Amino acid sequence: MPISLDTAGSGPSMKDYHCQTQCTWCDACGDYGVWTAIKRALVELKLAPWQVLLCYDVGCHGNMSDKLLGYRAHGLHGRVLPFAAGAKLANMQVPVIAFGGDGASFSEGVGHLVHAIRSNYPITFILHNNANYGLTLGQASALTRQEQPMNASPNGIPEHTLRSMEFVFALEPTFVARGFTGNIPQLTEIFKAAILHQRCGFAFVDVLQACPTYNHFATHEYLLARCFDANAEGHDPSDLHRAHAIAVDTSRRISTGILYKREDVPSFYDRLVPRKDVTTTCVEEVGMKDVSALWGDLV
Ligand SMILES: Cc1ncc(C[n+]2csc(CCOP(=O)(O)OP(=O)(O)O)c2C)c(N)n1
Repeated sequence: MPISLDTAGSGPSMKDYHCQTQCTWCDACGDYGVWTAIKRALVELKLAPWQVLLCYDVGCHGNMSDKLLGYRAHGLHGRVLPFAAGAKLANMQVPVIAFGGDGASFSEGVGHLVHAIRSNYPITFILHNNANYGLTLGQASALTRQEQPMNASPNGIPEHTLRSMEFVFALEPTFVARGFTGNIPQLTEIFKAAILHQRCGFAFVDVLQACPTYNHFATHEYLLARCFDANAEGHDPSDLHRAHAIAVDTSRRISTGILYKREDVPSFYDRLVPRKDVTTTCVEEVGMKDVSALWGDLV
């Protein structure tokens, strides 16, 4: 079922997404980059705040829920994907964007990420990848470098660093992109493509971002020196083998852009047999039923 994208008319402006709440992110936090790029993407897709659902996990990034207008929901730590997916399945007309941190997504909520990708839920997921638990003051996440001294682990951590892109590709994704908050125009284009991919299924966007307060290894300057636009260098996102290779190898340079995309796998909703040929949305089918008789003497 198509998502509603009214591309006619003048559409909303950046001001329509403006919220009076003051930003509390640290100076130079990468969250500002995601905040700017997602606004631009929504405006360029001519989606007004009342037309989208923005779902937030708990964390520094989650505080964007009061810094950007739109229909917004703020869930429990690690749980953004199930409630975003549930909202989407209830009303397939609404574009749904879920935001989560690397701590939440690769530890507390890792099971949800597994099933969101393998289910091909028709939503967009934006991973704020600052490689640590930011809001709780800089603990190591599963994506922090093992040997890196962090606040609760001054000698590094016993576990090896999770190879996130190996993990994602093992789940047979239909859309994988990587962006960097130091390249807002490219990030905007990635977000637009990831939102449009909801017509086909789950879009995973890994956004590399600085955490100037706690991440002293993959800094903004470090990322700036290594990130390159793979699509501009001729990478074809339909080439799974090459996409996997450039996604996992970050030893010298870090590929960004739309790394992998396929549109021929039906989404979770499109595979639901009882929904076949149904033209109404689930929310439209919710009716009022008088159940008082069922309560009997209890009422
Ligand atoms: C189940 C659960 N575990 C832990 C916490 C405490 N907690 C809240 S925010 C947070 C850190 C979030 O880190 P991350 O998900 O990487 O997001 P960031 O703050 O870096 O954006 C933690 C550990 C919680 N609220 N709920």
